[in-house]
Amino acid sequence: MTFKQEPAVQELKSIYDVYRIREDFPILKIKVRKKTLCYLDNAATTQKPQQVLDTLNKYYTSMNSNIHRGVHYLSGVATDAFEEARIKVKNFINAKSEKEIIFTRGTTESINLVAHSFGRKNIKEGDEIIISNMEHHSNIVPWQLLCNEKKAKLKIIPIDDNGEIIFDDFLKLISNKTKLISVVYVSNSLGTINPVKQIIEAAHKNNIPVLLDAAQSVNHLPVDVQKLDCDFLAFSGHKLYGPTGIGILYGKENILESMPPFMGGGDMISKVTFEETTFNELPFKFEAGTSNIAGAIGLGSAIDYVASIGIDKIAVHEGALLDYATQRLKEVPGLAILGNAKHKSAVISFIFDNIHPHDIGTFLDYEGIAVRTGHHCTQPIMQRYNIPATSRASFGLYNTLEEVDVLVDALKKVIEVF
Ligand code: C6P
Repeated sequence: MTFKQEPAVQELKSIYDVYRIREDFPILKIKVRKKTLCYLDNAATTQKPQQVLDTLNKYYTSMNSNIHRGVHYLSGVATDAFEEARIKVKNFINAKSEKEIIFTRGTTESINLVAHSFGRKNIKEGDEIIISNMEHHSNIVPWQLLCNEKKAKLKIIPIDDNGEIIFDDFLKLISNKTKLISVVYVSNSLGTINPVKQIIEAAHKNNIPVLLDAAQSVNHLPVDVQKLDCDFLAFSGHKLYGPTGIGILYGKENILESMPPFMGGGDMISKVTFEETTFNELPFKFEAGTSNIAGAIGLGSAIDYVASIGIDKIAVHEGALLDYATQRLKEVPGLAILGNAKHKSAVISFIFDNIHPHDIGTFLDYEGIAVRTGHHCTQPIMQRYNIPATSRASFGLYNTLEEVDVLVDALKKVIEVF
């Protein structure tokens, strides 16, 4: 095998054997349009290792039952596995207690939970919520809905041409009207890793709680909620090599205790009469109805899988891929990378002056390469840079330098065709 940049190859080889790891992912072997799949759409969702698929299969073939309800054997087994998954999540992000780990359907639901529960209780007319210009729609729309309802204001941290938030402008937005700051940890469109620790410190000096949208962080970086001291953190299982339909809301216990329930229904109650209802303790107060039991157990398995490789090693592997891809993409005439922050995760958005991203995406698809094209659910970023869309290659723990070469070669062909 020959690569265009041998030092990068050596660096990658020393971290872990990516070719061995790829064996764990059956889907990576499939052919797409007679070409071997080159999956570079990991920011949208990641592929699942056999270990997670086996866990799901085992759950449905030998454990399937409803949880927290039955006295029968299977219900006990399923409940134990579900609660064990919660402890795995707690340890993975270093929360203090499993009471702080709430299972949701994903990042979107986690943020909506906070907006409905914390937001409805604490945000009043004239109050302000701060978000940034690089938020996913999931971290814009729930706050917009809340602000409209409460006659509160949404304040936006501007970003510079490199895709970094302008910190001085952020500090100027903080006032005694600010009641919450909700920011993305790693941008799904630009790859920017935001200075969340500094944001939290500045917020806490003013007694303002902070929510981190960690949808694109937990899979790329070590995340320690106690070190960060964030008040809420939201992420999705499917971006962490786990199943879809399962996600996490972390919240500090005292804050969650003070919040009213989000949804009403089974499991979240302690006692119900027609006159009144008392609510279950944390975390069950926020888990109304039958949870995605298999999804939670599958997420626990995905966390085991990621931990078995080591999130630090994954970060180094992906960092080397990012460096290599950034260098090699410079060879493609007319290609401009959107998002050149100093601290970046392995996401590369790019544009051409004369070729629409959808045409790029379609062409790459014919080469067996999966990238995402469009606004990536971050339309305000597109407005900031005055572009309709980008093409986005996003890397995961199983991607290789060869796949970067496949992408670059295909893009060079695109230029010839258009
Ligand atoms: N971004 C992407 O292609 P859900 O859909 O709830 O699992 O995650 C929403 C979400 C929230 N925040 C960020 C930073 C995200 O990247 C996403 C999901 C995918 O970029 C699908 S739009």
